[in-house]
Amino acid sequence: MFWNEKYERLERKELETLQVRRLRKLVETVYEKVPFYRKKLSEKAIVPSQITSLESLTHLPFTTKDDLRKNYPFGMLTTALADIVEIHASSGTTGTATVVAYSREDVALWSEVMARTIACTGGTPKDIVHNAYGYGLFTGGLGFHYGALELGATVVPVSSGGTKRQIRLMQDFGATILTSTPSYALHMAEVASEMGVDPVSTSLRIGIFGAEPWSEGMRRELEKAWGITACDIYGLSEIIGPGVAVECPGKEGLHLWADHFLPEIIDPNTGEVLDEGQDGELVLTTLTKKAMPLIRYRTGDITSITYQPCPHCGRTAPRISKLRGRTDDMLVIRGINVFPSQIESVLLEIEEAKPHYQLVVTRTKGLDELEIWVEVDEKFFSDEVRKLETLEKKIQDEIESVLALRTKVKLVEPKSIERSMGKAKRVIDKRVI
Ligand code: DLL
Repeated sequence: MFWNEKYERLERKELETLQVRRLRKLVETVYEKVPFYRKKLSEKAIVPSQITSLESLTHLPFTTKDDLRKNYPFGMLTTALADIVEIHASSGTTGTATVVAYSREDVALWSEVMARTIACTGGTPKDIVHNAYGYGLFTGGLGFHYGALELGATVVPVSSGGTKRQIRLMQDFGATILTSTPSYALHMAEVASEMGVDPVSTSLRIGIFGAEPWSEGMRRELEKAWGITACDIYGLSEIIGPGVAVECPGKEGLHLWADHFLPEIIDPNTGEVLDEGQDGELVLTTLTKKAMPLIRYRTGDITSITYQPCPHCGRTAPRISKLRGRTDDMLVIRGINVFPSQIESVLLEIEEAKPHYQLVVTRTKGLDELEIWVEVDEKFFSDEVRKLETLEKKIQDEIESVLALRTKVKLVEPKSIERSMGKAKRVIDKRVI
């Protein structure tokens, strides 16, 4: 189902014309109203009237998370605080929190892109959305809430935590869509089974999972555990929250709502814009946000983009590939770059490994070591030690053959790795740098 078919299926030329018009208006606004941007644009001798094509974009300055921190809390606003109706802050896992503010129009925009998002995964006004993303300063809960209301679906604002109660409510209310982080959805399935509830027996038909990287292997686990179609959703607080991009059930890339968020893929080291299909850092410009628009925001997320219309749903909204992780999540172990999600992919191909793992990085005598803790079935611990050792070696060899990285593997008993209610903590970095 389309929520806003006209804008989800714009021809490339029409989309570009719209983007340029909106971009020019945006530059005019921030030039006039945000001292930070006026200074940055003036330094590059750019005046709004120069914005005549998408090519002009490449001359505009980037905005970074650091810029937002320096302007904490309200320095990036175009409007007076009186026009702000809602404030959120990012989780701040990689430093001080960054604040984002929404005007009434921004909340309407958020509702629109989230209604599109839920509809894109197959959601309809008849659905009952069990919304287990955290409500609060995190944008996940309220973003889905607004989208479900706009769509006309029924939203159950359960937030995260209290997992047994969540399972009971899902059964009692007949939830058809589960929205949560993938790691929490996995935990919920585990708890349901422990309660004697077969997750497949619930009325769930769709899962909309995101806010953290997750692999195709994890998708298979979740789809099997719940008997659902699991779609990936991407977004970030600075841009709007959830609602930037989402998969349709074809699962070949995430449709990015480019009439509102203008994407570029750049080389993270040089800042140079890369071609369609090349992997690089996603940079986004908010074309229609009112209170806190951003120009060329460096997301830190690595992906690629295609403008080929989707063979599954016919949307022309460009698609970004599943995100591997953030540039700052990337581990560099003895010169080899690895993302936790790559390790997850390998682990989930191994039948005996459970989808619960953690990576522990240490440094001894200047040498980095990566230890992978992974849960396996209880029976391995009652069997002979030799079986455990054989399995450890098997996992070690598999990781080495795929990632060319020698690691240590430690098999642990079920439930010994902490379960997450929100974004999972995959890496424990014990290095003193
Ligand atoms: O995580 C917004 C969100 C809520 C997205 C619910 C999807 C669902 P932040 O807390 O600001 O906002 O974190 C944003 O999370 O830059 C990515 O690094 C990561 N991220 C978000 N979605 C995905 C995804 C929300 N689908 C940061 N795959 C982003 C991989 C993701 N990483």
